[in-house]
Amino acid sequence: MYDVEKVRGDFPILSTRINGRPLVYLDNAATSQKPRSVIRAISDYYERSNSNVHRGVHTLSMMASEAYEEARAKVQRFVGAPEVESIIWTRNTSESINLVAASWGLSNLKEGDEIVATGMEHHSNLVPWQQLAGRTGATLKLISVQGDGTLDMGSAGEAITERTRLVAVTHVSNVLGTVNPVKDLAARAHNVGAVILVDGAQSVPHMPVDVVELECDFLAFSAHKMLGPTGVGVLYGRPELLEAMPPYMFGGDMVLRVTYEDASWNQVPYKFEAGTPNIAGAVGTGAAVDYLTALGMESVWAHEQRLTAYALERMCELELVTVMGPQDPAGRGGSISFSHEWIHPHDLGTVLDSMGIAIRTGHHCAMPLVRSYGVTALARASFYVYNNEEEIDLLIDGLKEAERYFTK
Ligand code: C6P
Repeated sequence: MYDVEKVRGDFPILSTRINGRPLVYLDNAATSQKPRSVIRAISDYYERSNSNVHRGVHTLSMMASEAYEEARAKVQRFVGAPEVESIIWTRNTSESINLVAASWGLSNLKEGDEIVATGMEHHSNLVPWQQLAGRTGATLKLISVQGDGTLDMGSAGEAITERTRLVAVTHVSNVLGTVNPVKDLAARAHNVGAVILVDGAQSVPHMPVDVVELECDFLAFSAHKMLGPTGVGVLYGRPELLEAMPPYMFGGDMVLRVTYEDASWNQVPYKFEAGTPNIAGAVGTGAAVDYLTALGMESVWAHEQRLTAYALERMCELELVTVMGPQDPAGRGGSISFSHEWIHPHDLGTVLDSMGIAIRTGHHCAMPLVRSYGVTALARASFYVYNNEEEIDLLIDGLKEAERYFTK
């Protein structure tokens, strides 16, 4: 039995008041809150083990290196990666994707090659491919999004051809909540000799994700959306691919031997981790993984599915509200974007904020998708491990209050 009240007790920020009301945090797709264990792991690290990694023979440096590498191994197990070397620390999902575009992309693509993404990508999984296409002469094609918020797999069949070198797809849409058929797309990519990059920013924090099961070649995600600190991201890469890829940044720790004229590279994953990394952040990420593992990702997903179903049901009471994306809660993620017939999303967000309720408003960094609905902004509520049904009731009350307010 999932004990949401117990989970809530682990998050100090949830006892904060905003504008005189208890905080109702429904902006989890942007970033999650942090449990006490993560906050403590970071402060403990600074109080007891702080040093630089992979550099010293002194005890503290060895303790820091051990903590940093232990966190990497936790992430490895969390996503089912067979080798720890395939886990690279970055700053966020955006950097993980940029690393692949700059390193794998520039050394593998040429004129005539094709990259396939989808019409529902976050800017972080769209702009790097636009730029890569511009630099290499490759073409970027998009799988279209259907009216119900799912991918048009017929258009995927047309887009993925013998010319495709890379398929880049979000696992779960941050706008629509759609869960995409990544395994199917991976099979289609592999059938034509292409690789697949999965943007896991909105899936890894919420559902069990296993890189072997999904058969993905690259998986990118951010710690801050999964209870961990900001400034830490992960790139999983299939070892053979990482081995063949050139470094993305140059400097300390990523080299093996350096002369005044030249340098050779350290082994994977260090080849991709130039300079002093976010050690405390990695340690905090390890603690976040421990927390989620103790909850169980199946239970986390089931909890969010219950909340999403309840929210979608209650939103039906609001006749002037249109929910984007799949209407069936089964298999849908907990990001619910919506518009109101005559209240601007920013006005909705402001009224809700006055009641202590945090939602996101705007284009959610998916401008082309949001514009395809004929609007420039949407409101979005997104759920996580600590949200409960009472908070959804408060959201619905808040939206009704906004309607009353703007009819005055
Ligand atoms: N989406 C949102 O409010 P970073 O910022 O690099 O940690 O994550 C980028 C990113 C990539 N892909 C998807 C699917 C995402 O949702 C995000 C981040 C946040 O929707 C902030 S824009």
